[in-house]
Amino acid sequence: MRPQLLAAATVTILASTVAWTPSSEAAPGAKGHTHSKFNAGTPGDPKKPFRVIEMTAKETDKGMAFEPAKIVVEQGEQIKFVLKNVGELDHEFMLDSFEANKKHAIAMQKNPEMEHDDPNGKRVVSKKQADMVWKFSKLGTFEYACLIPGHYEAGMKGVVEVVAKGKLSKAAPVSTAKSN
Ligand SMILES: [Cu+2]
Repeated sequence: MRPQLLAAATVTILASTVAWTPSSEAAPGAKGHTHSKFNAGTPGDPKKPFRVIEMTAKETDKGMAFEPAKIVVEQGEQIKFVLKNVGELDHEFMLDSFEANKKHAIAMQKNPEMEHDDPNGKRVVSKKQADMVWKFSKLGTFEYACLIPGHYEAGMKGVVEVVAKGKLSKAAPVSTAKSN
């Protein structure tokens, strides 16, 4: 019985090695490219100019929310999100495509202990704040969400609209977080 199990295990390892090799050979071609990991733009560079947007995470009478629930930025703009958790619970700010957030939410339901400190997502514990600099290099509409199980469903989400360069000043002024 045991030798058979060992043989089976060896076969499995060999099989997975074979399956794995082509992707490892493909890797050098993608050298330095991490863009496939991020859907809403690219990680920012805090040494370059940025605009500050304050983003508050909190529990409300109706559920949970980010404030503001919508922001508008220009393509190419760097935003420093100052993430303030004024709630009693810990929250996360995850910036991604709608589709990726949906998938990620399912992953977090299976693994509720998951915590993020990524270029596009941060955990902010209750009564604390965190910064995140992000470059909105892509046009489109993206989502920020708290994917801690139950929070997204309670309303913790918002939308980023990335408009073409030069369009923002003609549009309504961007609402950064309301003070108070
Ligand atoms: Cu939350």
